[in-house]
Amino acid sequence: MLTNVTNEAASCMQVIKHPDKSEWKSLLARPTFDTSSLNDTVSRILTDIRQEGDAAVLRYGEMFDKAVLKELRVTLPEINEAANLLSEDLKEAIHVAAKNIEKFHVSQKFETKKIETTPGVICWQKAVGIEKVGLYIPGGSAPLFSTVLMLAIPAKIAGCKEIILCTPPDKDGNINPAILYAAKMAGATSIFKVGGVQAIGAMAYGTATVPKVYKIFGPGNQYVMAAKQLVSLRDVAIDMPAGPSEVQVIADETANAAFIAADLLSQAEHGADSQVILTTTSEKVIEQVLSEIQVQLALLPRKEIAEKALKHSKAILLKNNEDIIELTNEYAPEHLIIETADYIQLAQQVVNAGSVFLGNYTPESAGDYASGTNHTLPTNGYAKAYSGVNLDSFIKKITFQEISREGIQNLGKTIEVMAENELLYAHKNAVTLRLK
Ligand code: HSO
Ligand code: ZN
Repeated sequence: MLTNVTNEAASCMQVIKHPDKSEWKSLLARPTFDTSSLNDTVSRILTDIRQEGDAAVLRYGEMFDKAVLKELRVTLPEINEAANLLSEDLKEAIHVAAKNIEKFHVSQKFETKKIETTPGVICWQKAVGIEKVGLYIPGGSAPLFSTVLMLAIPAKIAGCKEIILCTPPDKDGNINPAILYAAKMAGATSIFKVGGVQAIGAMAYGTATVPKVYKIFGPGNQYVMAAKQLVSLRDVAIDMPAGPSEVQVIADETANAAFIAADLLSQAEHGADSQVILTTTSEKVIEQVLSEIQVQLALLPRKEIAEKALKHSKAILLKNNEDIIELTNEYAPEHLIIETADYIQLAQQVVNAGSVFLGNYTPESAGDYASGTNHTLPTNGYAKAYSGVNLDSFIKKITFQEISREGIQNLGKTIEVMAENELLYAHKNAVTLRLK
């Protein structure tokens, strides 16, 4: 049992005051679901896609997306028409966001340095874009065209030659024009009307229409996630394991309660399984934020989704900043917003987080859309070991070495001794012959 748990308002987050450290783990547990039954369904669909290719893709598309398609590939006229269906405002916004995302990811380019480790022994790394990548963009209640920019722009900068995009069509067989517009602008090379597990299977195995790729990126529901995990066991690389979205806010009394409430709600509206956490040393902050949440929540079109997310979300009152930082690094939030007077000092102590937002004027929404950082980030505590998507996610680094006749003289003895002691005499010979 947790100490001091209260439900301030029926539809709002739990308030936990001064929890004992022994309770932190259970307090910070992510919402879980049983995926065992789901894995069977997902493997069955994947097997069908592997064996039957396009026929199975079309069949499952009819079943799940209710779309009867003649052609899986989006045609050039369809892509070009998208521009006519969007407002000038939206097109301009997509351009501004794309420019910033491009600027930030270009700055991540790797510079090759030749290093002479021993005289005559030269080693270097070269960054090469993964030739074929597959991007998955979910359809459903929110068309995430921003995710198209976050994935296709770095893929293009990395030099990926084929950038395949799969996204589910609506029941009339159409794709949201903003997704098409963003895909064209960011440099996707082909777009397919394929969603869900079918999309992951098609890109992992390849079909007559959808090319096989070497790495699959992008978010999705539990079925998509399970499919990515399954295909990654054998057939293809994936960006990262992923779970529901989450944000943690650290705030003090210098923060603006309305801003904090909006930040928490922006993550809560993503899905009923999202989790939002407020951590503070001030009871007043908790009171004010909870009441602001009530005011803002009532006006949100996605009120019901956000309300469900708030039910497993928490406002946690802690003694001091040391505890807040310790709890933060234990939770390893996907997004961390620090709205305190001393945010720089706190930020320096963060070691586990996907993306950090500093100060009262830095909402998570900025990073979600347009500041330039990537919004594909590690959830579910994976921020302890994973980075968010960045230019490196689309790149492999190949090492090269060149050793001169003098170089092998200088290093040869070392290699010979090591090979001999590993009892690998062919290895030793490869050096000995060259030394003669
Ligand atoms: N917050 C999401 C990304 C996103 N938000 C897309 C709006 N659109 C990732 O956790
Ligand atoms: Zn978001």
